[in-house]
Amino acid sequence: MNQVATPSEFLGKLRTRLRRAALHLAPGTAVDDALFEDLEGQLLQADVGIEATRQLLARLRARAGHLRDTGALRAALSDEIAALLAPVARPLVVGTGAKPFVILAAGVNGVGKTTTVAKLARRFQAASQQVMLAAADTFRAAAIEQLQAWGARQNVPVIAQAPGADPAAVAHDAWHAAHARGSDVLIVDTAGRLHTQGNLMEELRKIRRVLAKLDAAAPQERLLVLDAGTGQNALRQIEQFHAAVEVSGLVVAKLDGTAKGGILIAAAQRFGIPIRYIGIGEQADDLEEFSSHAFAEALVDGDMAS
Ligand SMILES: Nc1nc2c(ncn2[C@@H]2O[C@H](COP(=O)(O)OP(=O)(O)OP(=O)(O)O)[C@@H](O)[C@H]2O)c(=O)[nH]1
Ligand SMILES: [Mg+2]
Repeated sequence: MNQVATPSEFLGKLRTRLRRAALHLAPGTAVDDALFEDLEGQLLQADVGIEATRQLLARLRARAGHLRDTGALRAALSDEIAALLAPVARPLVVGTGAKPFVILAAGVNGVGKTTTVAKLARRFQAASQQVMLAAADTFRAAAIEQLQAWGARQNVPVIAQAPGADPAAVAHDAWHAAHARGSDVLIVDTAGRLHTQGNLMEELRKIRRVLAKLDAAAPQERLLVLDAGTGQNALRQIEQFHAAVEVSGLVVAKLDGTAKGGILIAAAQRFGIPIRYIGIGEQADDLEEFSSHAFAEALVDGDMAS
């Protein structure tokens, strides 16, 4: 069902899902300073960020003598983006250590955490792994119900308590339940908004502390979910969550809803944190393992619209 896509399948899906490519190079134009200037504007517009844009342009200019036309430049740009992203294209591997392997899903309000948790559950299930979910966003009753609904649809057990319960206590109970059942993976959904940002970070730290008392390695993955449309503010989110829980992997959700996928490049260049998956839709299947090459191709060359 939800098998890992081959690179070309992945590229095909990405190209149809990304609204349009972020970077366009009209065919037949001379490769000159004006073109580089235009490209610089496009990179910044696509949220690639100042530092990564500078780095990419420097590498392209160094190759400019060999770039006869925009077709060659386009290929070179895609290459350079892929090279910049390659170090962060490290898939999430569920270790063979103590069970359960715990994934703590974090991120600000509305970025797509709960949906990503459900998509991950589906993915692990398809790989014949036993999954359990923990509804540790107890801030809103609707958040608990949303996760329970996904669980019911996919036949995945969800450990929950009443709204207002201590999220760390939910995580604690869920770990024991997953351990007792021999579950392979426990995914903990968390709140995106509390009364203050400080409360949110403190709560995440507490969940992590409580899990670490049960298994010193847990939560093995601290996954930060970002909304691809957030722009440069995503970099601040990475900084803040990293300070709180040492983010070990990123998911960039909602790439289908934006033409600005460049934030992945900015994040890769700045932090070097592995990008595990990208979200490209609202359905349980709309999660793909991140591929640097396919992503670079889709970003530069995927213009189906114009
Ligand atoms: N188009 C698109 N929509 C997405 C994607 N991921 C999530 N969404 C939508 O984004 C909205 C918010 O998703 P949630 O998963 O509830 O986000 P959340 O981070 O859990 O939100 P809070 O719990 O309120 O902080 C929902 O309408 C989702 O369907 C994606 O990859 N693509
Ligand atoms: Mg949620």
